Amino acid sequence: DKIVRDKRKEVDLKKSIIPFAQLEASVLFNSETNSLANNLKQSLSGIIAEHKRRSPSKSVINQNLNVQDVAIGYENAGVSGMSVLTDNKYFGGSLDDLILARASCNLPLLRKEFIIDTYQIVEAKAYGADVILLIAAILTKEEIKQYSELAKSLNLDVLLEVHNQEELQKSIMPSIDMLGVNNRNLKTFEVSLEISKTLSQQIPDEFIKVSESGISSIESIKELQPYGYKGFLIGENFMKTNNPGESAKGFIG
Ligand code: IGP
Repeated sequence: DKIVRDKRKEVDLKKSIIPFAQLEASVLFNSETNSLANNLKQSLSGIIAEHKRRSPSKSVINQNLNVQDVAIGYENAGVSGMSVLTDNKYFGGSLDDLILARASCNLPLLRKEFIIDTYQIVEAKAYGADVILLIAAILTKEEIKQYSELAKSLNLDVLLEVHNQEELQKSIMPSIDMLGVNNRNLKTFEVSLEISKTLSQQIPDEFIKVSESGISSIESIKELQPYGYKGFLIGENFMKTNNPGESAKGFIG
Protein backbone atom coordinates (compact mmCIF):
# COMPACT_ATOMS: atom_id res chain seq x y z
CA ASP A 1 0.00 0.00 0.00
CA LYS A 2 0.84 3.69 0.07
CA ILE A 3 2.94 3.70 3.25
CA VAL A 4 5.17 0.93 1.89
CA ARG A 5 5.62 2.66 -1.47
CA ASP A 6 6.58 5.94 0.21
CA LYS A 7 8.99 4.06 2.45
CA ARG A 8 10.65 2.41 -0.57
CA LYS A 9 11.39 5.84 -2.06
CA GLU A 10 12.68 7.14 1.25
CA VAL A 11 15.08 4.23 1.78
CA ASP A 12 16.39 4.34 -1.80
CA LEU A 13 17.11 8.04 -1.40
CA LYS A 14 18.96 7.45 1.87
CA LYS A 15 21.06 4.69 0.36
CA SER A 16 22.25 7.14 -2.26
CA ILE A 17 23.37 9.57 0.45
CA ILE A 18 24.85 7.26 3.08
CA PRO A 19 25.98 3.98 1.51
CA PHE A 20 25.35 0.77 3.39
CA ALA A 21 29.04 0.21 4.16
CA GLN A 22 29.38 3.63 5.73
CA LEU A 23 26.35 3.00 7.91
CA GLU A 24 27.72 -0.38 8.97
CA ALA A 25 30.92 1.27 10.15
CA SER A 26 29.03 3.33 12.73
CA VAL A 27 27.51 0.16 14.17
CA LEU A 28 30.93 -0.88 15.44
CA PHE A 29 30.81 1.96 17.92
CA ASN A 30 27.46 0.90 19.20
CA SER A 31 27.65 -2.76 20.05
CA GLU A 32 25.99 -2.77 23.47
CA THR A 33 22.38 -3.83 23.58
CA ASN A 34 19.81 -3.58 26.28
CA SER A 35 17.33 -6.44 26.06
CA LEU A 36 13.62 -5.64 26.07
CA ALA A 37 12.86 -9.37 25.88
CA ASN A 38 14.78 -9.94 29.14
CA ASN A 39 13.01 -7.06 30.85
CA LEU A 40 9.64 -8.47 29.86
CA LYS A 41 10.65 -11.97 30.99
CA GLN A 42 11.63 -10.66 34.39
CA SER A 43 8.22 -9.04 34.30
CA LEU A 44 9.21 -5.55 35.27
CA SER A 45 6.17 -3.35 34.55
CA GLY A 46 5.75 -4.83 31.09
CA ILE A 47 4.90 -1.43 29.71
CA ILE A 48 6.53 -0.36 26.48
CA ALA A 49 5.78 3.35 26.35
CA GLU A 50 5.76 5.04 22.97
CA HIS A 51 6.79 8.45 21.69
CA LYS A 52 4.23 9.35 19.03
CA ARG A 53 3.41 12.92 17.89
CA ARG A 54 0.66 12.07 15.45
CA SER A 55 -0.82 9.12 13.60
CA PRO A 56 -2.91 8.49 10.51
CA SER A 57 -5.80 7.37 12.73
CA LYS A 58 -5.77 10.32 15.10
CA SER A 59 -3.83 13.10 13.34
CA VAL A 60 -2.28 15.28 16.05
CA ILE A 61 -1.68 13.64 19.43
CA ASN A 62 0.93 15.97 20.92
CA GLN A 63 3.39 18.30 19.20
CA ASN A 64 4.48 20.25 22.27
CA LEU A 65 6.78 17.85 24.05
CA ASN A 66 10.42 17.15 23.53
CA VAL A 67 11.55 13.60 23.20
CA GLN A 68 14.28 13.94 25.84
CA ASP A 69 11.74 14.85 28.53
CA VAL A 70 9.43 12.07 27.42
CA ALA A 71 12.27 9.51 27.60
CA ILE A 72 13.34 10.68 31.06
CA GLY A 73 9.73 10.64 32.24
CA TYR A 74 9.16 7.11 31.01
CA GLU A 75 12.38 5.89 32.59
CA ASN A 76 11.50 7.47 35.94
CA ALA A 77 8.07 5.90 35.77
CA GLY A 78 9.68 2.45 35.61
CA VAL A 79 8.53 1.27 32.19
CA SER A 80 10.19 -1.82 30.67
CA GLY A 81 11.09 -0.16 27.39
CA MET A 82 10.41 2.77 25.10
CA SER A 83 9.17 2.78 21.53
CA VAL A 84 10.21 5.66 19.27
CA LEU A 85 8.36 6.31 16.02
CA THR A 86 10.92 7.23 13.36
CA ASP A 87 8.53 7.51 10.41
CA ASN A 88 8.14 11.16 9.49
CA LYS A 89 5.46 11.29 6.85
CA TYR A 90 2.68 9.55 8.77
CA PHE A 91 3.79 9.81 12.40
CA GLY A 92 5.94 12.96 12.58
CA GLY A 93 8.93 11.10 13.99
CA SER A 94 12.57 10.89 12.90
CA LEU A 95 15.88 9.17 13.54
CA ASP A 96 16.82 12.30 15.47
CA ASP A 97 14.12 11.34 17.97
CA LEU A 98 15.76 7.93 18.35
CA ILE A 99 19.21 9.43 18.93
CA LEU A 100 17.84 11.95 21.45
CA ALA A 101 15.95 9.23 23.31
CA ARG A 102 19.15 7.14 23.34
CA ALA A 103 21.08 10.04 24.82
CA SER A 104 18.43 10.68 27.48
CA CYS A 105 17.69 7.28 29.01
CA ASN A 106 18.97 3.75 29.46
CA LEU A 107 15.73 2.00 28.57
CA PRO A 108 15.69 -0.62 25.82
CA LEU A 109 14.59 1.33 22.73
CA LEU A 110 12.37 0.01 19.99
CA ARG A 111 12.71 1.59 16.56
CA LYS A 112 9.08 1.88 15.47
CA GLU A 113 9.24 1.91 11.71
CA PHE A 114 7.92 0.27 8.57
CA ILE A 115 10.94 -1.91 7.85
CA ILE A 116 11.12 -3.03 4.24
CA ASP A 117 14.89 -3.14 3.70
CA THR A 118 17.95 -4.47 5.56
CA TYR A 119 19.36 -0.93 5.40
CA GLN A 120 16.84 0.22 8.01
CA ILE A 121 17.92 -2.52 10.41
CA VAL A 122 21.58 -1.52 10.31
CA GLU A 123 20.39 2.07 10.63
CA ALA A 124 18.35 1.18 13.73
CA LYS A 125 21.47 -0.27 15.34
CA ALA A 126 23.63 2.69 14.33
CA TYR A 127 21.13 5.13 15.87
CA GLY A 128 21.01 3.36 19.20
CA ALA A 129 17.98 1.05 19.00
CA ASP A 130 17.90 -2.25 20.91
CA VAL A 131 14.82 -3.71 19.27
CA ILE A 132 13.31 -3.58 15.79
CA LEU A 133 9.71 -4.01 14.76
CA LEU A 134 8.86 -6.26 11.82
CA ILE A 135 5.30 -6.07 10.51
CA ALA A 136 4.07 -9.37 9.09
CA ALA A 137 1.38 -7.66 6.99
CA ILE A 138 3.99 -5.98 4.76
CA LEU A 139 6.66 -8.72 4.61
CA THR A 140 6.96 -12.17 3.07
CA LYS A 141 8.02 -15.14 5.16
CA GLU A 142 11.45 -15.05 3.49
CA GLU A 143 11.88 -11.36 4.31
CA ILE A 144 10.87 -11.95 7.92
CA LYS A 145 13.51 -14.68 8.14
CA GLN A 146 16.25 -12.63 6.47
CA TYR A 147 15.52 -9.44 8.44
CA SER A 148 15.16 -11.15 11.81
CA GLU A 149 18.38 -13.10 11.33
CA LEU A 150 20.25 -9.94 10.40
CA ALA A 151 18.82 -8.25 13.51
CA LYS A 152 19.96 -11.12 15.73
CA SER A 153 23.46 -10.94 14.23
CA LEU A 154 23.55 -7.26 15.25
CA ASN A 155 22.40 -8.18 18.76
CA LEU A 156 19.01 -6.56 18.27
CA ASP A 157 15.82 -8.05 19.69
CA VAL A 158 13.00 -8.64 17.23
CA LEU A 159 9.35 -7.80 17.86
CA LEU A 160 7.18 -9.29 15.14
CA GLU A 161 3.75 -7.73 14.71
CA VAL A 162 0.70 -9.68 13.59
CA HIS A 163 -2.98 -8.94 13.30
CA ASN A 164 -4.47 -12.30 12.28
CA GLN A 165 -3.88 -16.04 12.26
CA GLU A 166 -2.43 -16.18 8.77
CA GLU A 167 0.21 -13.56 9.60
CA LEU A 168 1.01 -15.41 12.80
CA GLN A 169 1.50 -18.77 11.02
CA LYS A 170 4.01 -17.38 8.53
CA SER A 171 5.95 -15.55 11.25
CA ILE A 172 6.72 -18.27 13.76
CA MET A 173 10.47 -18.88 13.56
CA PRO A 174 13.35 -19.07 16.07
CA SER A 175 14.85 -15.68 15.16
CA ILE A 176 11.78 -13.90 16.59
CA ASP A 177 11.93 -12.94 20.28
CA MET A 178 8.60 -11.29 20.87
CA LEU A 179 5.25 -11.60 19.13
CA GLY A 180 3.16 -8.47 19.15
CA VAL A 181 -0.54 -8.64 18.46
CA ASN A 182 -1.79 -5.34 17.09
CA ASN A 183 -5.28 -4.62 18.35
CA ARG A 184 -5.63 -1.94 15.68
CA ASN A 185 -6.62 -2.96 12.19
CA LEU A 186 -4.16 -0.94 10.06
CA LYS A 187 -6.73 -0.61 7.26
CA THR A 188 -9.86 0.36 9.19
CA PHE A 189 -8.09 1.71 12.34
CA GLU A 190 -10.66 -0.13 14.42
CA VAL A 191 -9.32 -1.27 17.81
CA SER A 192 -10.35 -4.33 19.81
CA LEU A 193 -8.57 -6.16 22.64
CA GLU A 194 -10.42 -9.29 21.53
CA ILE A 195 -7.79 -9.71 18.82
CA SER A 196 -5.08 -10.17 21.46
CA LYS A 197 -7.26 -12.59 23.38
CA THR A 198 -8.15 -14.72 20.38
CA LEU A 199 -4.66 -14.95 18.88
CA SER A 200 -2.93 -15.63 22.21
CA GLN A 201 -3.87 -19.32 22.18
CA GLN A 202 -1.99 -19.83 18.93
CA ILE A 203 1.29 -18.26 20.05
CA PRO A 204 3.77 -20.92 21.22
CA ASP A 205 5.05 -20.47 24.79
CA GLU A 206 8.65 -19.77 23.78
CA PHE A 207 7.69 -16.36 22.41
CA ILE A 208 7.07 -13.40 24.66
CA LYS A 209 3.61 -12.03 23.98
CA VAL A 210 3.07 -8.30 23.58
CA SER A 211 -0.31 -6.64 23.13
CA GLU A 212 -0.19 -3.46 21.04
CA SER A 213 -2.48 -0.46 20.60
CA GLY A 214 -5.67 0.82 22.12
CA ILE A 215 -4.68 0.04 25.71
CA SER A 216 -6.19 2.86 27.73
CA SER A 217 -6.45 1.61 31.30
CA ILE A 218 -4.87 -0.62 33.93
CA GLU A 219 -8.02 -2.73 33.63
CA SER A 220 -7.11 -3.53 30.01
CA ILE A 221 -3.74 -4.82 31.18
CA LYS A 222 -5.33 -6.91 33.93
CA GLU A 223 -7.72 -8.28 31.33
CA LEU A 224 -4.88 -9.33 29.01
CA GLN A 225 -2.48 -10.84 31.59
CA PRO A 226 -4.43 -14.12 32.00
CA TYR A 227 -3.94 -14.67 28.26
CA GLY A 228 -0.18 -14.75 28.79
CA TYR A 229 0.70 -11.20 27.75
CA LYS A 230 3.91 -9.89 29.33
CA GLY A 231 4.30 -6.70 27.29
CA PHE A 232 1.89 -3.83 26.64
CA LEU A 233 2.69 -1.26 23.99
CA ILE A 234 1.01 2.03 24.82
CA GLY A 235 1.30 5.27 22.85
CA GLU A 236 -1.62 7.61 22.52
CA ASN A 237 -2.91 7.17 26.05
CA PHE A 238 0.35 8.56 27.48
CA MET A 239 1.26 10.97 24.69
CA LYS A 240 -2.06 12.81 24.69
CA THR A 241 -1.30 14.13 28.18
CA ASN A 242 1.08 16.97 29.08
CA ASN A 243 3.28 14.62 31.04
CA PRO A 244 3.51 11.16 29.47
CA GLY A 245 5.93 9.98 32.20
CA GLU A 246 3.42 10.82 34.94
CA SER A 247 0.67 9.11 32.97
CA ALA A 248 2.82 6.00 32.62
CA LYS A 249 3.53 6.08 36.36
CA GLY A 250 -0.20 5.91 36.93
CA PHE A 251 -0.19 2.56 35.12
CA ILE A 252 2.68 1.17 37.16
CA GLY A 253 1.85 2.37 40.67
C1 IGP B 1 0.66 2.21 20.16
P1 IGP B 1 -1.67 3.29 20.83
O1 IGP B 1 -3.07 2.98 20.43
O2 IGP B 1 -1.42 2.99 22.30
O3 IGP B 1 -1.24 4.67 20.49
O4 IGP B 1 -0.76 2.29 19.98
C2 IGP B 1 1.27 1.29 19.08
O5 IGP B 1 0.78 0.01 19.26
C3 IGP B 1 0.97 1.81 17.67
O6 IGP B 1 1.55 3.06 17.53
C4 IGP B 1 1.48 0.88 16.56
C5 IGP B 1 2.09 1.25 15.32
C6 IGP B 1 2.36 0.03 14.65
C7 IGP B 1 2.47 2.45 14.73
C8 IGP B 1 1.42 -0.46 16.56
N1 IGP B 1 1.96 -0.99 15.42
C9 IGP B 1 3.00 0.01 13.40
C10 IGP B 1 3.08 2.42 13.48
C11 IGP B 1 3.36 1.19 12.84
